[in-house]
Amino acid sequence: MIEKAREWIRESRRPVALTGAGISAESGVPTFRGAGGLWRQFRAEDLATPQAFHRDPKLVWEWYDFRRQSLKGVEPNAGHTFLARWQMRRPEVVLITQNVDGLHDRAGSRNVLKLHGDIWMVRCTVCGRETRNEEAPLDEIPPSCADCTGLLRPGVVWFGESLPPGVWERAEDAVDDCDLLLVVGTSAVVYPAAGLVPSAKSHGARVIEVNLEETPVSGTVDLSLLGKAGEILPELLR
Ligand code: BJW
Ligand code: ZN
Repeated sequence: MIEKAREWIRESRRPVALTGAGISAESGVPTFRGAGGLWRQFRAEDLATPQAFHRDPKLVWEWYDFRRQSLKGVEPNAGHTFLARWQMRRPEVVLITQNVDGLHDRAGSRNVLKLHGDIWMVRCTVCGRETRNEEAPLDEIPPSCADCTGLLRPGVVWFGESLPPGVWERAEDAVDDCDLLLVVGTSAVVYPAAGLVPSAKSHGARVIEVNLEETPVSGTVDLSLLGKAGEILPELLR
């Protein structure tokens, strides 16, 4: 199985990788669903929706501030490093992630298509100005805009919101055109990201899935490698 995956990776001309929270799990970043997942402790609708933010921006910001602080203490793992190395060897590799943690960037990946935004970006709800903010803990919660004093929000995508302009289109184009899609550590239940898997298949690409467990797309992929991303991925470039 792993030999087959290695061969397909070697043969691919237009490869794409799609990652989810599972790739950061071995760095100590909690996933959303499943045992130990964030949604076991918190309700998504209380924290990851525009309505929740409108209702209680302080509560939502406290949750993001807590997650930003935790991220300060973690490092990219062998899974992130594999993808950065693969991109270094093969600059045509397109990396699409649902993660907001910035660990792909820190591992050295460039031009990451971040479907759900970036936890280190903030956006003003009044003037729309977007800036990078790596302060954790934040000095003021909720934080306010340096330009207009408006309320800032995390630069992430909540349920019911559109994906960042341009990013989704680029991801869709890359997947429509790819000959190999490597899907890593996602439960494949959040749309439109999850739709990239059937889309790659319908355009004739080979699809390899790496996950600890089976997901709703496992039955449709060409190869399903069950195990930890940090252990399986480094084996793929040998
Ligand atoms: C390992 C491992 C290891 C562990 N190695 N593996 C019906 C059809 C289509 C769409 C919808 C629908 N009903 C509702 C919708 C819309 C909604 C949606 O998809 N909901 C579903 C849940 C039903 N989608 C949206 O709202 C999106 N926007 C949209 O559709 O816009 C159009 C629109 C506008 C207006 C109205 C309606 C539509 C936006 C989605 C935004 C998602 N945001 C979040 C939060 C981001 C900010 C933050 O971090 O706080 O994004 S939710 C959360 O889920 C986060 C993730 O990126 C995303 C996906 O999760 P992921 O990455 O898959 O993680 P997990 O935890 O689910 O899975 C981890 C996996 O790793 C597991 O499989 C483990 O087994 C595995 N694993 N350790 C390998 N070591
Ligand atoms: Zn502003």
